[in-house]
Amino acid sequence: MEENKRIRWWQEARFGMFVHWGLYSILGRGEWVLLVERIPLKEYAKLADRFIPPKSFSPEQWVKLAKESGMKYIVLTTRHHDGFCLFDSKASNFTSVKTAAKRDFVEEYVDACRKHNIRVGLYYSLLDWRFPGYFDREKYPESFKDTVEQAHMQVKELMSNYGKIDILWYDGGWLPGAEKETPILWRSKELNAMVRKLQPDIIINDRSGLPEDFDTPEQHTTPSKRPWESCMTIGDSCGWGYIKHNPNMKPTTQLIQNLVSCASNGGNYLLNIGPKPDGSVRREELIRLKEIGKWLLKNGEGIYGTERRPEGFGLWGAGMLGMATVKGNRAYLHIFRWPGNTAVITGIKNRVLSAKMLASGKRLKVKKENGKVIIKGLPELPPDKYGTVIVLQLDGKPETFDYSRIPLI
Ligand code: FHN
Repeated sequence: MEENKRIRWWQEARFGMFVHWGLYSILGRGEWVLLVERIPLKEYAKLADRFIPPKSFSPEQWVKLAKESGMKYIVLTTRHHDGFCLFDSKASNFTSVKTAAKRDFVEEYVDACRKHNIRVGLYYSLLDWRFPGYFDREKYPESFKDTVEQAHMQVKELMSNYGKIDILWYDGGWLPGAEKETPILWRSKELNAMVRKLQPDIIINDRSGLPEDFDTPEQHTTPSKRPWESCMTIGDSCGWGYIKHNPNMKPTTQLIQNLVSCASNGGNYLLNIGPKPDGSVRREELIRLKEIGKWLLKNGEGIYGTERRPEGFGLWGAGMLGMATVKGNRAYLHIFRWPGNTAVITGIKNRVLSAKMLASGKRLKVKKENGKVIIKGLPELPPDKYGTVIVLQLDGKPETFDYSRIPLI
């Protein structure tokens, strides 16, 4: 398939759900608990006897939540750094199929995504902390060879046993003391060639040590020149798996602004949930995701399918008030800091043919004066507490007007 056609659906989607779920969810202290607390491997492995999500739980619940939240794809941790697989594997006994749960959660998840027309992403951690060779390749060369071998076998299983997979989201490709040799050590070229042979339409992230299809800034929304996706937790820390006691959650307003910021700069937003061991999603995450979903029902046109806006477009003005996204001959002004009856936007070179409120469809008076776009007749108070979108119909593709060297009159 033609390169940009392969990734187009994903760039149009703009919003996805990340799910971190595994044995660590039982302890409720994040997905790094095994390493951070240096829990003996045998002791940690016993968690598998307690990982028995109830029959009433189905990954379909996450899929339905993603849909309700306006997300178009999901990325599930099929295996995190602790090595525990949520799928059946000939390369390991440390899986949810061969231990107490006796369930292939990847299969259940993929089926549910298909049923609800959500694109399927699989996260796979190349590194596995159970192998001493990961920590010290020189001292334990055989073990390092085994971990690489295991990764190749398991990625092959994931790419072969579950039908069409849309995204392969590698993680944990880093190796102590290695930089440029990372892809050589993982044999990433060979690995990804195998992936693309089995899944010709797949898109692959940049964490196998090779750039592949897209970049993955983490916990921030700084844009990349290439296709990019910002992954982020709702909680404040870098804990992605379930954390039992974390009162500091980003408010919905901030999450929506992050999504707009990504879309405005041509990127995606992959927002994480860390379900409890029984698979249920904590209330704080549920509330926020559903609020975003409601906002997107009214304002999604200004997010889905938007393109990277020209540098500086709408920034002189919308930068103070909010952010602009663009699509075709339209600009969407996402107003977060409401100006009252009149909004003045600078930095738009085009002629503006019309303006309306996106959610209500209400037509607005708009004129261009001394290069400024002036929108009148707005309500005194913000119509939407999370952000109101004004659509401008332009006379052509959005173009920037740079005021930085023009003195005030
Ligand atoms: O170490 C992981 C972390 O646990 C989490 O999975 C994130 C998600 O992008 N990735 C790693 C850190 O970069």
